[in-house]
Amino acid sequence: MERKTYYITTPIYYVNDVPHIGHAYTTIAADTAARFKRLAGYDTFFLTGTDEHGINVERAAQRHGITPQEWTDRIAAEFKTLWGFLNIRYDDFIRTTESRHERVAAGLFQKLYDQGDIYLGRYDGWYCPSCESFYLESELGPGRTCPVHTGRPAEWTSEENYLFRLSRYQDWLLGYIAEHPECIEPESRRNEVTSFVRAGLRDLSVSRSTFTWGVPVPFDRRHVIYVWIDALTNYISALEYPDGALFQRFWPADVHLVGREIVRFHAVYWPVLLHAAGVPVPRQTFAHGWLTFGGQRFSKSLGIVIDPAALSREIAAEAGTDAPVAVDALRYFLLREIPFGSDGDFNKPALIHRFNADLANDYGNLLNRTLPQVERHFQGLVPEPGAAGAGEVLLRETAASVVDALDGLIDRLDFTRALTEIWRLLGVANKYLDEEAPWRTVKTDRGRAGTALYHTLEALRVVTIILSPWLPTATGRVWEQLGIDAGLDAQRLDDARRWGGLRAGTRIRPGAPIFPRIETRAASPSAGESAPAAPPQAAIPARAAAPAAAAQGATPARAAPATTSGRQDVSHIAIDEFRKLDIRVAEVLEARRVPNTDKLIEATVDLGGEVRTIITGLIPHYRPEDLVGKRIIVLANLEPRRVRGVDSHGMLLAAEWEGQIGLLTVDKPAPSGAKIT
Ligand code: ME8
Repeated sequence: MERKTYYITTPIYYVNDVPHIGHAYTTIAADTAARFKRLAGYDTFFLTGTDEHGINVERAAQRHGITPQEWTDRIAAEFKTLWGFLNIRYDDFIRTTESRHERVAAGLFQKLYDQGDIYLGRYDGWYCPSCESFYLESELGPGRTCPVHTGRPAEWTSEENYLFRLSRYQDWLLGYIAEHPECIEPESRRNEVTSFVRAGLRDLSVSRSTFTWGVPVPFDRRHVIYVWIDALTNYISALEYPDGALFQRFWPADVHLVGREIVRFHAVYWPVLLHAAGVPVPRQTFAHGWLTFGGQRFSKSLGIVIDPAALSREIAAEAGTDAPVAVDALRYFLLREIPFGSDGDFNKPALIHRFNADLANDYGNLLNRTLPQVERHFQGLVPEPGAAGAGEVLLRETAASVVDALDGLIDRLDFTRALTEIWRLLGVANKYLDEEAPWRTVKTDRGRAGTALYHTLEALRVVTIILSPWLPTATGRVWEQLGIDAGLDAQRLDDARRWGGLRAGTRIRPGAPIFPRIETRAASPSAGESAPAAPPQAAIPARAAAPAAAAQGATPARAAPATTSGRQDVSHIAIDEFRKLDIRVAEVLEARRVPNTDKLIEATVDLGGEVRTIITGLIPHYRPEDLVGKRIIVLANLEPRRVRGVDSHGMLLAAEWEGQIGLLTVDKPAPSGAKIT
């Protein structure tokens, strides 16, 4: 059977200046869709590139005192470097100064001229050099400025030009859009295009004679081809139109992904040019929204720029991880936070929130809560699952419905919904693990604990496959920790569809947390909250001489750092007294806020085969999710106390200084239960 094909493109970006996050946004989206389609088994081609001709490029080169070719070589290389950094896996990168492209652009132009669709005439109108586009007077902003480049004056231009008979195709185009409404998405853009066409199409100026940096018009060397006509042709020149095997295999394109300011070129001029030349038109132009910063569009010409590489490095440093994981987080954030098609404002705190809540907590922590249990109780081998009950069936059915929904969602480029669906599965898996609590059941019903761990890992296997288009690096690392032999790259959507694909007996390979939480400045106590008045079993300052001295209900003194036995008034105790204290290393398995309290956290800790609940007053110094996975020190033989209706069995030890609290820990990976002596 012939494989289904998928051809997706990004705009080819101008090389006036270096790439920014707006370019990255489109390219990440296209890369994610392409990766997903490859995963789903489509024969996929993903094209990006650079638009290297035109007056602006010529001027940029002049400003830098080098030739246009040297300049474009330099900037095209910067785009390639950034795409490498952002893990963009394109199949081809086309540059309009390559001869393979120039040949096709000139050939198409000649063909349209030969058949009478291009003629020599005069064109005058309002021109924005940044857009390389003419506008009607009625479209201009206040003071005859560009409607896209706010404040930039449009220039009155009057030239002898070659013109393309666009007006001839107005009715054809309206009919085509009506019959194939999906050819322009989202609907709002389709309506915009339709009313533009209905208002009447003027013949289009398709050559320039005032500068030379372009593809020469083959039959009149005084002119170069208008940069937009030149640029649009890239989508077929990269496929070696008209005779290339790639053209046969992939044309017409499934999606031209573009920003909404260039929808007219893609959804009006391009289909008409192709139709006139007898070439099938692309199936769809999808115009996504603008990424803004403080409400303004990122744009070099407007001076609002974020370098995605610098941003990723900054996030990596804050998280204490490496850049590829931060890149994943950026990829995830851009496609999760802003419904694709709408405009959205970029804001770093929202990114950090998504990193912590979605990636570190919902995804990363599910792994961190599971693997250590397998390691400890099942010798590091994925346990054999027992009979499936309601919980397992729910998990399996949720996985099936999520996996089945994805292909359709990606066809609509609805990344946000696709991710919401994947998070629905993560939600069910986290809840399942909470309810099954294998760290508890393992003592009474080992089979059940094994089943719970198996199914949680199986959910992680499925999630990791389907998340790989968004998070290519991090999913690879999760995959490694799961210990599955076949590489993640070799997985297909069908592998995610088969529940039970994880083999019992697989040796897991736990490693460092993949998404270390990004510590934001600890939220200060909300208004009205006083300094933490530690309840009896709260974290308290540990003092060198008497770690438990404050445990007996007294408000802990908060004078000295743990390392300085600064409190001279502590009377000496005999070593025997100290030995009465059972202090041990423990791992926090779960933690949640005690409802209706300001400071209390209920933590489930593993004391080496023994799981306990401890209530501790650590908010706002720690959030419950901060504690999970930490190895901490617990005073284990403290008399149990009832706090807010829950029995607390022990006390977490902490140091306190200058209003801060830090939990004690060990400087080597001591196992849970190790005694403090
Ligand atoms: O228009 N928000 O190139 P260009 C979202 N060479 N997307 C943005 C963005 C933002 N703030 N800023 C840029 C050109 N983009 C032509 C295209 S195609 C045959 C020729 C993205 O360098 C978005 O995809 O100005 C937008 O359409 C494109 O970059 C514009 O890139």
